[in-house]
Amino acid sequence: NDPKRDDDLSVEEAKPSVKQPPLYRVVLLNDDYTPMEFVVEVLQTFFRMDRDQATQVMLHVHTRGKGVCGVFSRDIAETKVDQVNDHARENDHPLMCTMEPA
Ligand code: TYC
Repeated sequence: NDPKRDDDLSVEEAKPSVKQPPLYRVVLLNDDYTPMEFVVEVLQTFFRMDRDQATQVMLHVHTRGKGVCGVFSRDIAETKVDQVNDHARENDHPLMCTMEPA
């Protein structure tokens, strides 16, 4: 490295070495077939929501098309998405869960 270059980030403009991990929104998608009660139970079971909160999120997804279940590190978000999608398939519902950068 040439220490006189002003685009050299390794010296005077070095980034802090401790960074926050990227976060991801876990998003639930609406469909025409999954029972409302099943969605409420999913939100309570996998996202630790109480019944009132789960009902609000379910109705938001139902009316707006999609909604955020929570924000997590990549590993946790991937696990939540897989848990929800596996649980929906096991019960023959088309419910879909995805993740996106927060
Ligand atoms: N739209 C569904 C129904 O009318 C309910 C529903 C809500 C489905 C949220 C999926 O993520 C969802 N039974």
